[in-house]
Amino acid sequence: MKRINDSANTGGGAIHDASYGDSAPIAALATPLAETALALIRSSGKDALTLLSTVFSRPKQLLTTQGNSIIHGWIVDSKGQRIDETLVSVYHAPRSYTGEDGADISCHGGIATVRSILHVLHDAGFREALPGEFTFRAFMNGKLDLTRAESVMELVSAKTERAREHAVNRLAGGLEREIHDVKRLLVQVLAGTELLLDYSEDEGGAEEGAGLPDRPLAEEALSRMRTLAASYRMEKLYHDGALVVIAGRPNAGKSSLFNMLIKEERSIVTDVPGTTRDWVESFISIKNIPIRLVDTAGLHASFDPVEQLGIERSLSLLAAADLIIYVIDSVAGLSAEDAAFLRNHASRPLIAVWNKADRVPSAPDGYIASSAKTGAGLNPLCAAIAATLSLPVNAAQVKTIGIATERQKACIDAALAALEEALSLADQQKPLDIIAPLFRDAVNALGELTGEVSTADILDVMFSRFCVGK
Ligand SMILES: Nc1nc2c(ncn2[C@@H]2O[C@H](COP(=O)(O)OP(=O)(O)OP(=O)(O)O)[C@@H](O)[C@H]2O)c(=O)[nH]1
Ligand SMILES: [Mg+2]
Repeated sequence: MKRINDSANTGGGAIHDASYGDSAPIAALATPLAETALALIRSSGKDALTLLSTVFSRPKQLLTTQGNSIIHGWIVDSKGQRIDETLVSVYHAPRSYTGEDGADISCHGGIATVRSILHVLHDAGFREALPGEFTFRAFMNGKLDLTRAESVMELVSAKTERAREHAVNRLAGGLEREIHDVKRLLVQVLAGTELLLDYSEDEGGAEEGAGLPDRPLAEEALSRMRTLAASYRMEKLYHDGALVVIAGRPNAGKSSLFNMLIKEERSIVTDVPGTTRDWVESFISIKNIPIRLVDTAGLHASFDPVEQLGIERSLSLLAAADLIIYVIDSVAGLSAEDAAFLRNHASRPLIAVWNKADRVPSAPDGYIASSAKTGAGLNPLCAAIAATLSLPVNAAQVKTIGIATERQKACIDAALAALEEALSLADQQKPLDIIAPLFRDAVNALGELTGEVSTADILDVMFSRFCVGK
């Protein structure tokens, strides 16, 4: 995205001085810098509307119009030259995305036009927004909790319908509510525990083995947190797509199988072993499961340095794969290398494919016979892929409240670990004064998840992963 600090800065500080957490007037292009019909430039912050009015052909209207209204006018430079004809959506704090005063400028999408408007805004006193800064401000101004702020980024990067659906659910506050509910249960248990501690202190010290008050509430919180923790793998797979890697010896028919699965002649197929050098990927959906399918270089001992590099890449993709499709050339038969590969990967999710079945039809047990030539075996292969990934195929089976980011997973894991330890100590009849702090840790970890408890460092790291204009 275009930076607007490439001329002398006259506004709210150069980009390298900028930091999250101030309310300086910011502006950024929210759409791609390309030849498009329209583009959207966002602005927000202290005096944003006053500054904008200095470069707008109808300043009085801009400043007196109601919030949430659109006005028509020209962006003009300091000499009064017209830059572009625009529609400006005006927002008044707190009724805006960021919670601040601001305006969205809908202009023409020409690259030069957008650049000129950004320059004019810069000269008027806006600085370029940092990545995610609009959403950061929305969070700071209490418009979104952290789970909803993160869902904005998920929504931007969602590649599948289900990933979008789940992100929207989080944006609507689904995860935030679940975390609040679970936290409420824990706070109740904690309150009961503290009360008992106070009481027993009055009575002369915490009683050993007094038993955890409201234990069923803690158990319910535990079970709901475990469900959330378990949802991560699936959420990640739905967001990123399951990584399915096609591997095998050179010439086994990997690229032919890849093309058959993606229904497109993408990967080069020849009868020369070693055709595929670098890996080739495609996003597809098999039985509603989003899949990042990768075709790789054939595995064998090679002295060709280019091929060696390709094979190294195949190996690192294999290490990360959620599922391996191992292709065997039935005409050549099961080689010693094939057998060794299958042995070495016995503990991994793997489907062995007996390819070129049009020539050698009888596949050994445990192999899926396929022919990239005739298309035979495609349905059993797709069924096996769906079954091995063991993701629910039916939308109704998919829980829509889940956790979506590593940060959220780490918070849930921390909360779970504290709660599990607390319950185990309670089982051992340990005194409540060593159990209570663990409940507090769990509550704090959940508070961190939604952003009620947060450190500036975490926020900086999190929001800097957004794109500019978000
Ligand atoms: N008869 C028959 N030939 C096939 C089949 N699949 C692939 N082939 C042929 O086998 C040869 C190798 O196919 P590729 O798909 O390039 O094999 P690969 O495993 O990608 O090979 P490398 O990229 O060199 O590792 C080509 O001549 C294909 O036409 C099949 O199912 N039946
Ligand atoms: Mg190939």
